Amino acid sequence: MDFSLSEEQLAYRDTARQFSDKALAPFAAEWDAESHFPVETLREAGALGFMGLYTPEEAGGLGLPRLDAAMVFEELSQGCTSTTAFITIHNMATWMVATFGGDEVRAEWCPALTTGERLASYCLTEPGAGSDAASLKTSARRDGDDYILNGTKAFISGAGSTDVLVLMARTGAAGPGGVSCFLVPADSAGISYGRNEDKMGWKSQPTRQVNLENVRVPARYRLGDEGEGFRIAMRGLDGGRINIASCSLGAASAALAQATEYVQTRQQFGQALAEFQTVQFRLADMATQLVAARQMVYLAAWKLDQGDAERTLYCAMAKRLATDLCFDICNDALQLHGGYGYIREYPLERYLRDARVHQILEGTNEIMRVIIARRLLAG
Ligand code: FAD
Ligand code: 2MC
Repeated sequence: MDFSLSEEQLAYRDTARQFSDKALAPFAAEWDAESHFPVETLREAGALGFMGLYTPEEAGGLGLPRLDAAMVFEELSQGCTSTTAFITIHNMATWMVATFGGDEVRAEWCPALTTGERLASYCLTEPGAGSDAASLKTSARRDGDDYILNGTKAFISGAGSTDVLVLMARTGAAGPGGVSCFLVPADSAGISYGRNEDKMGWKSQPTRQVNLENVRVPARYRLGDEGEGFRIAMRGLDGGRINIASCSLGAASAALAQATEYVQTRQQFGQALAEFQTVQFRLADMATQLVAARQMVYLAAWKLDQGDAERTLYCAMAKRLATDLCFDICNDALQLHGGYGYIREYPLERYLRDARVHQILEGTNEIMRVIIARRLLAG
């Protein structure tokens, strides 16, 4: 077993760090305050390959292993967690188009998706179908060479500003077996968007409801076979969960670095905070938890790269553990800043707000436990 990074991994990580320092970190507070979705910056990220990191090369992506992609996402997330989280969703959706789309669909959409010229959203959740995703009601009825889609998707990241919706809809009976997956051009007639949700965090990307009323989609835009859509959605999310966990690693890394610096300069009771052993122990625990979370994410990413039979289990465990531990690290870093941690002049409260939702989306951490427990009890 070799834990050292290859030359190539180090090079991608350095490029990501430079981009994060130069193009994300200086603007993250402003994008957060103004709820600005930095589309131009996403295109710059695309020029470096970051919008198609693990999309196969033949479809225009870099074809990197998930492990390498996780490292890149962690670096980017240190600069702006919210923007990076959108980048990860775009990567997931683009990979789905490249992996499950027919040749024609891939040729039509993947070149512009992998460069970030066009952006993608992932549409599974509905107002009445969140954790129980297989109960979704949006329908897709075959009509000649088209499907006609009707229904509502809720909480869709990027919606209203993206070009492609990778969308799960029902073509058959109730339950997971009746679901199919579609690429829906986001400007199709019959699609309307709700207001940009006023969120606690993730403010540099919009979140909207998507309403579909008799939306006509060519049958060739179906990804995979009829009835295969739920499994496709879940395969996308195996990787998505590692990606989101990597965004938590980035937020926690940045928060820990800030706290480590702060406690050495802030003086109380005639000494630097860092001289109190309780502060030292807190930093020690934060650093240990961060490494544990990162190793779990790398292991899950590696299992996914290997096509390991237990990859879904490990992705769920990594998402649960890393997003919980990293939220706690962000919270501890805020606490170490005292009152200054609570005000917007410092980035701590933003890291905390952005990382909080990672415990909820791409499957809540309770659903991660459902996945883990089911596997354990299945023997
Ligand atoms: P519910 O499913 O109603 O859950 C409510 C509570 O009950 C949770 O604590 C949950 O863990 C718990 N619970 C539910 N079932 C069980 C159970 N069996 N055992 C124990 N506890 C349970 N979705 C998309 O498809 N695309 C997106 O781009 C997207 N982006 C999002 C962005 C944001 C900012 C947010 C907040 C959400 C986004 N989502 C997106 C939706 C997200 O995936 C859902 O919010 C999430 O899956 C939970 O669904 P729900 O909100 O309906 O909660
Ligand atoms: N990979 C491949 N196939 C999978 C799979 C995976 N990871 N997970 C499930 N399947 C298959 C499974 O094998 C079964 O196939 P078959 O019928 O051939 O046996 C089928 O899918 C149905 O699976 P389940 O029987 O486990 O389905 P169930 O209805 O019990 O639900 C659960 C499973 C709860 C795990 C799923 O509904 C879930 O993940 N819920 C959370 C929803 C979620 O994560 N939403 C995120 C939205 S995206 C987001 O938030 C963003 C920010 C982008």
